[in-house]
Order: sequence, then C-alpha cells, then structure tokens
Amino acid sequence: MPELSGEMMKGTVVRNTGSNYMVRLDSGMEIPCRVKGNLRIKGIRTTNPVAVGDIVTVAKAADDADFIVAVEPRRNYIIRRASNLSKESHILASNLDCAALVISLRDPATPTTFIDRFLATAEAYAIPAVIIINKADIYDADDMELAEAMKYLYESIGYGVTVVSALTGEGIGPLRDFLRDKTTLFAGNSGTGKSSLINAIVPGAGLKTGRISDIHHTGTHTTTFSEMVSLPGGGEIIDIPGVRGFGTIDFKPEEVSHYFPEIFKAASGCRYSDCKHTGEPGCAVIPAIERHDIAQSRYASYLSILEELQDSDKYRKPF
Ligand SMILES: Nc1nc2c(ncn2[C@@H]2O[C@H](COP(=O)(O)OP(=O)(O)O)[C@@H](O)[C@H]2O)c(=O)[nH]1
Ligand SMILES: [Mg+2]
Ligand SMILES: [Zn+2]
Repeated sequence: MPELSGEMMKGTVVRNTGSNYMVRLDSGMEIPCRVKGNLRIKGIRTTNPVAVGDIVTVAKAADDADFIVAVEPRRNYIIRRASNLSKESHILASNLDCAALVISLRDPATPTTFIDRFLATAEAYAIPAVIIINKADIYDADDMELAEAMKYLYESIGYGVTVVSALTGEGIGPLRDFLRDKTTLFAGNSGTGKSSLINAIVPGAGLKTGRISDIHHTGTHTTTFSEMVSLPGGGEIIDIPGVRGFGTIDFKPEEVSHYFPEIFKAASGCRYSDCKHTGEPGCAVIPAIERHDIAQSRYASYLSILEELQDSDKYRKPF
C-alpha cells in the first residue's frame, strides 16, 4: 500500500478495465485510480467493488496511481452475474437516469424476447427505459412497417421509441436533445451500433466500432468494458460491453408480471393474487390477450422468463 498524502478529491468513475479505474474529478480532469484493497460494498457480492457511474472519493498517492477510498451510496445500479452459475455479480453501471436499448431489425436482428427481458429488467431496477431502433438506412418498406408497429406497441405500454441511423445521422438531433442532462445507459446485443451511435451523438468520442463480419464470424465484440462519455451540452452516456441483456434479476415467478406494465395492469382483475396467468381460473390476463389489449409477443416473452425461472430454480439465489 503506497503512502497516501491525505489530500481527498471527489469524482465520477468514467471507465473501468480490470482493476484500473479512470475518475473524472469535479474540475474535469481525468485521473487513473486503483481501489483500496479493503473497500467493500455491503449487501451484494460483486467482482468489482466500484463501477462506472459511481461517485467516489479519491486519495492522492505518492506514486502515479491514486486510490479510490470511498463510494457514495448508489441511487441504482445494474448488475450481471459474473457467469451463469456464479454467485458473484459484476456491476455494469450505476446512478442511471435512463436505460436505452439499441436494437436493430437486421444485421443483426434483435429478438423480441431480448427487448422484453431488457424492459422487464429496467422495470425491476426502476430505471425508465427507451428503445432506439438503429440502422434505419438499411431498412426496406417491410422493415419500416415493422419499426412502426414496434413503435406503436411499445409506446402504448409507455416506452419511448425512436428510429435512427448512426450512419446517415437520421434522428440523431432529437436523440441528442433527449439525452441532455441525463445519465443514460446504452445497452443492446452486439453489433446493433451502440458505439457508432455514441460517436454520431458526440463528435470526437472516438469509440471503437466493430465490423459486422467480425461479429458474425467470431462472436466477439469491440467493447469489452463499461465507459462513460460526456455529452457536450451536459449529460452522460454509458456504453457497456455488448452482451446478452443488461442484467440478471432473480425474479420470483409470481413477480414477473409486475415488470410487464400492461400485464400487471390487467392482472388486477385476476381472481387470485398469485395468479401466474397460465390458465388459472378467473385469470383476467388471458382475455386481455384475446382482446388484443396485450400483445401476444409480450405474453410470449413473459412466459419465457417464467419458464426459465422454473427450470433454473435450483440455481436461484436472492441478492
Ligand atoms: N448501415 C448501418 N450500419 C451501422 C449503423 N450503426 C452501426 N453500423 C455498423 O454496425 C456494426 C456494429 O457497430 P458497433 O457500433 O460496433 O456496434 P456495437 O457492438 O453495438 O457497439 C459496424 O459495422 C457499424 O459500422 C447504421 O446506422 N447503419
Ligand atoms: Mg460497441
Ligand atoms: Zn391472471
């Protein structure tokens, strides 16, 4: 442990690669930091004690890297299990105002269940979510019709939806306005254009982007760590590694419908309060699907989460 000078500074973690952290001080200066060995955050078992978005106290060290010695309580945070069977979680980002899912209708197409799982997870974290449909420039008339249908569906549930192109700049101006003064997470499956979008929104951000062929052939992605990028007019975007979904919430089966707002609303009419909406007598959700008040695709996503929970019961743990 190097000698600390006693000088303390406040800042925000803007990048985390392994055990190295970049902290932006209130002065705007960015300094590399490490985490003091005994820093532990109560309540969650995580592989990283400090995450991008954290507000931290830094102690100046005598040698080159300074030390993060304290983390302010998080307003919220999103985690991912370190691996499927792991008990440890990795914090992807904290202190978010909005979670944006960047999707594409092709090259690569984002599955509907992926979208709905993302939205349900955002509901569980109580973080407002929006959907950004990118790559408008490659869509034909059928794709645009699908984009419009998705916009209609998700906006009717309460999620903002916008169609943009990082390549041509279509829709980027309004998106930039929306992002102002917020800390927004950009999530999405690999190759949908998260890094390209950030580069289009923030000229000079200079994030690395992948070639589609690389994604298809090797399954790898260019972003391997979370990174925060400042918007020139105020606000931040956090780019997280291109992975499947942005969180692994351990839902209780009877709670899954709480995170599908329109299903939750209809469920107030179910006879039993623990109704799972899978054919129980007096269920009000099934008739709502038949009336098209609830989309089939949303119900299918709901069921897929429910089924997965029942399959993986033996691996579940509270956190
Ligand atoms: N045609 C088109 N290609 C795009 C667009 N946005 C990104 N791409 C391409 O999609 C691939 C993946 O982009 P990248 O930003 O690395 O995706 P990420 O994995 O989500 O960060 C790259 O080849 C980009 O050039 C877009 O709006 N239109
Ligand atoms: Mg990327
Ligand atoms: Zn029901």
